[in-house]
Amino acid sequence: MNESILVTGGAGFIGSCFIRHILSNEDVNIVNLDALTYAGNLENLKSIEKNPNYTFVHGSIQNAELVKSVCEKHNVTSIINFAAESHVDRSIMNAHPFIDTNVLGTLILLEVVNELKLKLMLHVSTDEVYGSLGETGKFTESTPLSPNSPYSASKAAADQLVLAFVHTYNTPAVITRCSNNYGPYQFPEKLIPLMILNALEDRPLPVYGDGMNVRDWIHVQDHCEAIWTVYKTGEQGQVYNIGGNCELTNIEIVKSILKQLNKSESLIKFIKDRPGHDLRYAMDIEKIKIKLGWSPKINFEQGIKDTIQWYINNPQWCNNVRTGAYRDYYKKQYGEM
Ligand code: NAD
Ligand code: TDX
Repeated sequence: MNESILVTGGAGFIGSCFIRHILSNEDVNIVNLDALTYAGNLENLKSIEKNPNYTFVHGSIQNAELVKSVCEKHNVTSIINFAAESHVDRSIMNAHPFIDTNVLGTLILLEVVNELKLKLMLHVSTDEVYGSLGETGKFTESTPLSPNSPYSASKAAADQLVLAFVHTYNTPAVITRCSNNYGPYQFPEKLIPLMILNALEDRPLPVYGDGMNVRDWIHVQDHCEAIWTVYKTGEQGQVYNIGGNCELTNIEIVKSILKQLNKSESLIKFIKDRPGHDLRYAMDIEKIKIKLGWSPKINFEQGIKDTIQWYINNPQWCNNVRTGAYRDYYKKQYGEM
């Protein structure tokens, strides 16, 4: 029988890329457990929804009975946990859902791994757990955790729980921490898709503060390949940094989007800074390169070009995700611009 993996949060941006990629390249069964919050979108999985190796289950990782019964019913051998509340600005408005899903949900998954004696749990985490860098240096896996937003605090708490379970119960788990992702199907609350869609509609591009904050950008496809590499060959109890070796300021990103779309820089609107805004993230990825032989393949210039084209080619997807609850959020975050 094929290996059976429970992917949580598989209807989101990165989880759906992972499922599409794995089902096209590997002979494994995937069970996708997703609560379908505002960020979960089954349209992201249309291309594989009829694949016989794929099953969707609607539900939350906080529901222990459900997680257990899904694992038993589908002979799940391992879990890859993408499920999370993932947007920093939303965590600043209300931290509760972040603790509920990111911390308590991860705890439930760890308990199920122990109870059912599963073979592995890969927990998908983020560079933001390390806090903020000054102008120099990079985060390594041994950089102390120092999260600054409610979102990153919830991710750091989850990471600590995973490592505590490894230490205390010998739970077979591994953690990946990745830098900022971009690519198709990203919800337009995040910097790159928000700027692309606003620029396409000649709406203002809201840049926080002076736009000089730096992020290390990686294409979502590269991230998913790295996760699969760690899943197959990573060592239990270890943490692996993943990054794109591509540091850019926010204003550089915004200007490059405007340039490619042939739009005026007068659309840029500098607005009040994000409270507690981290200045710079940068990942040292030597460990995964040397120990597991992975490195990113997609260069930013090509990746952003393809991503912009994807948003242009998929107006229906864009319209569908921008209705309802997202409109209310946008108004609360940016007011009338
Ligand atoms: P996303 O917000 O696009 O998707 C999250 C998914 O989780 C959605 O489908 C949502 O419905 C689901 N979900 C939320 N709460 C759930 C619950 N209680 N039970 C089951 N499903 C639930 O997020 P993303 O950008 O795809 O991020 C995926 C993971 O990768 C997250 O853990 C995030 O912290 C991490 N990460 C993201 C980035 C990035 O740049 N986006 C970078 C590094 C790490
Ligand atoms: O409207 C905006 N204007 C702006 O200037 C938005 C939404 C963002 N920004 C800035 C803030 C950040 O410096 O752009 C940068 C990127 O912002 P986000 O896309 O919100 O990402 P970030 O806060 O860096 O967090 C992301 O990377 C790590 C993801 O949302 C997390 O899920 C991931 O863990």
